[in-house]
Amino acid sequence: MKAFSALFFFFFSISLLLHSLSRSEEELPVGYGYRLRSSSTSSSGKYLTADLEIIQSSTIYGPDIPNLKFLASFESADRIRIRISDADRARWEVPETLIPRETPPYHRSMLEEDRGGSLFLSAPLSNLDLKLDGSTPFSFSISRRSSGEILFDTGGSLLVFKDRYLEISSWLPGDRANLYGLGEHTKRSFRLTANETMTMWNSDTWSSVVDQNLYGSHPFYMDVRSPAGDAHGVLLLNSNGMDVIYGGTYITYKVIGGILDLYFFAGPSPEDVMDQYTELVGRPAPMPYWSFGFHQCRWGYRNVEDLEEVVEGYEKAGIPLETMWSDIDYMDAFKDFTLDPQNYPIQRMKPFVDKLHFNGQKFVFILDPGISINTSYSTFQRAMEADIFLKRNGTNYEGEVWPGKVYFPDWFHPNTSTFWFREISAFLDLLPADGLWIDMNEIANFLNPAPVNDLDTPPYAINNAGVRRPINNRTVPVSCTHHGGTAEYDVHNLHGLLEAKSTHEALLKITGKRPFLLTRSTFVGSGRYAAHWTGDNTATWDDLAYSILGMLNFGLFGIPMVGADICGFSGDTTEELCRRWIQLGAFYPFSRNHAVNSSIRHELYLWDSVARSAKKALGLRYRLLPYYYTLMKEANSKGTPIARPLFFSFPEDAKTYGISTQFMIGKLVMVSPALQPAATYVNAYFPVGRWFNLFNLSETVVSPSGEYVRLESPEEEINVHVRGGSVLAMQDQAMTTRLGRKSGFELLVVFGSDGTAKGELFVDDGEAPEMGGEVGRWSLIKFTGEMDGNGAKLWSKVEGGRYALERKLVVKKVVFLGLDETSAVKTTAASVNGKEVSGGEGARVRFDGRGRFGIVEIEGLSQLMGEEFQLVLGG
Ligand code: MIG
Repeated sequence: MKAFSALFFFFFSISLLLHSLSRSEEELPVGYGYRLRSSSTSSSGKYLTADLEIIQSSTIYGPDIPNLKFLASFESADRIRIRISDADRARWEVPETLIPRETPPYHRSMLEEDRGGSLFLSAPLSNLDLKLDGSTPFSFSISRRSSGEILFDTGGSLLVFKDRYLEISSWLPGDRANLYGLGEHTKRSFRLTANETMTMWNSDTWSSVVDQNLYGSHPFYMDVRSPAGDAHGVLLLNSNGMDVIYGGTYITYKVIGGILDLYFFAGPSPEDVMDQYTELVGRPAPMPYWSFGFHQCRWGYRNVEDLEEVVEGYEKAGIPLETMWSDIDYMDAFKDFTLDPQNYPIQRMKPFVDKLHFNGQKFVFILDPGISINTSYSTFQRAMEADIFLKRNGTNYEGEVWPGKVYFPDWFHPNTSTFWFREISAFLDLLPADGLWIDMNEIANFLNPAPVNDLDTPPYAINNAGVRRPINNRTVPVSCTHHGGTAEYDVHNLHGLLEAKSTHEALLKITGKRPFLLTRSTFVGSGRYAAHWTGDNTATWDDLAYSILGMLNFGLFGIPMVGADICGFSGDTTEELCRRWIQLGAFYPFSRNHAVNSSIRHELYLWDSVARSAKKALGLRYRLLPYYYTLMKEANSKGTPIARPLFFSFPEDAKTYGISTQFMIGKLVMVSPALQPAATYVNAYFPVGRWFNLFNLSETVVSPSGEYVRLESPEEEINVHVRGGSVLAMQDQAMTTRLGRKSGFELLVVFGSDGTAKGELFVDDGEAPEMGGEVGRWSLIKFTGEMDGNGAKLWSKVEGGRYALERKLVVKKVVFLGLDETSAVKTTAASVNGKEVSGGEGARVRFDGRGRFGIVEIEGLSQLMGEEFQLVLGG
């Protein structure tokens, strides 16, 4: 009882703080708020509905909506949905067709309980509980069953619900909450810092500007509570513009439309949160194997010869190049689906793309949303005929982008996807590209449309561009209407998602293969269709560092295929910056060099030191591609990011929470880049474990309980470590993924101090629409290693071995790392499935005294990957 009242006073003081911090603009009258009139559980026990009514109203930001419907459902063991909307009138909400949200079949039946006047709701096996507070004004809280931890609590804060202004807040334990997400923004630190406003309003701007709304909107955060490291997630599924204010001890959402549709994900591990989040919003699309190769792009390539020279430059320098890109330069007067007849004529482009394909390389080009208004342009004619353009005041809205005057396709129109599909299909018939890049889809507009009605001037000004700029700033006006009458006001943030969905579906239908699509603008769920790059950064050291945070954030948003423009998009890069950037960028899931037309060229072969760095870093990347690809499979099935913050693997280590300068690839590999000019070392954090330098296998860091280590960081090198306890399946480095995939596999078995190692490998043809699916199309091989005083072993378990057998995938080499001095491994004896590995087949076993621990290499094997095997080292 005592504890309860202490807690009560704690909440009370938090609430006061909340009032004063979250409402700085104008004061609401005393007693403002809603009260709970009644509540009931549906007969099925699936839903709880409650009626809320306004007690004391105010006219700030417009009249209050007098009656609200509160709906709670326990959607799964780990997810609660809270939906608050107008009880009397339907309002805009994110369409079910975009993000399906039917209750899963395993929904829970609720149990109700009266706890001191409050209604306490739980469900069998649910990890989350819900409490509707008995006091006035109305509030609710969500807690985690296992720990009793309160995750979200609106008590003492304001619930405001007007036509164009919604507000809801929760208190947070300031000293224990660690929040991540809520983008898209460029941030100085990955963990959100207190007193920040995160604005969600998709906009065409520079990602080098910190703390401003960028191209995408993701009102989702993950909160990792110290000290235990339990994580949960919160999504406000709403497509309207909003400011999210993180105050350290509270979070406040100020939203200019739609409804309050909140989802709580119980975790408790960060990986669980991602699984639960992407179960709702959609699993990340599988990416084709080739897209993990290195990409070269630039705005301003003059002509086909220019493209050819670049491809040749890579070839000559011996730097792997998988994909050559074309920016808007290839188009005739910037018109989609046309080729500049002078500089990019089809007679030259087609052979160029054919040659790329012959060499195992790929080609990707850009598309912009605006369709040039030009009556002799056939794409325009067809769009006019289909009448699919976005309207304002009943006529097509005229914007301005690269081609000059344009109309924009309305993705809500039922015929737009067909139009788009046909245009892409016809163009790919001409020029068989391998993937598409959709840019400017926020939607970018070079005009600043003047207001025509009051939709254009909402009562609450979100902090657009960091200075509360009008929401129509450099985009299509929100007073435009979509098919069916939906206002752009409500769906602005969905444009990139809709375009990506249509484009992805078109590519799939045309090619029958797994699409590769890169999009700039994103929303919740975009990961189902596309990869993302962090937009227009600049060639500065700051932006080099911010690229890590951008990448990690998109992992949390369910878009694991992400990277930044390597060497910097705008401004002139330097040799040193470019060198450090490729060292880091070689490990982005999506690795692409790109630049603005006005900057100096920075292809990787232009400076010798950059070229040497690139060969080294990309060399390791290519060796790790089977691992990246296996992580893609994991992302596709469970939402786990490919590039992850350190806390994903070490949630119990609070020292990882604030790290913004290092990241993990999966859970086995850690990247610690140099991010400062003239750096000769990096101060890198090593979570508990043994870590081995992946470039030389011999430099070791032993971290008994987590510590910072000063690592040498020579000019042309980056620090990449594999953790003890890992088995990595690698292939040879090669100039293309096609070649690399032909090599046998090398297994790197890295023992931790407990003498075990684990890892897995997923293989398929790299381009089937699904990863997995039908038996025979894929194999999954799980490796386990064990070491004791007598020696070491490695064995495999195979699922769906047929694919690997048919492709004759073999293990040609096994390397054991981290062998104890005490274990009897200084041996040349090894056997596979009981058969001695002898010199006869060219196999040899070699002990290498390099480094602190023993290394044994067994070469010349030809063990089929599709067959289970056991390799024994020593006695
Ligand atoms: O107004 O297509 O972010 O990557 O090179 C600029 C030209 C339009 C913006 C993209 C950038 C691309 C550029 N685009």
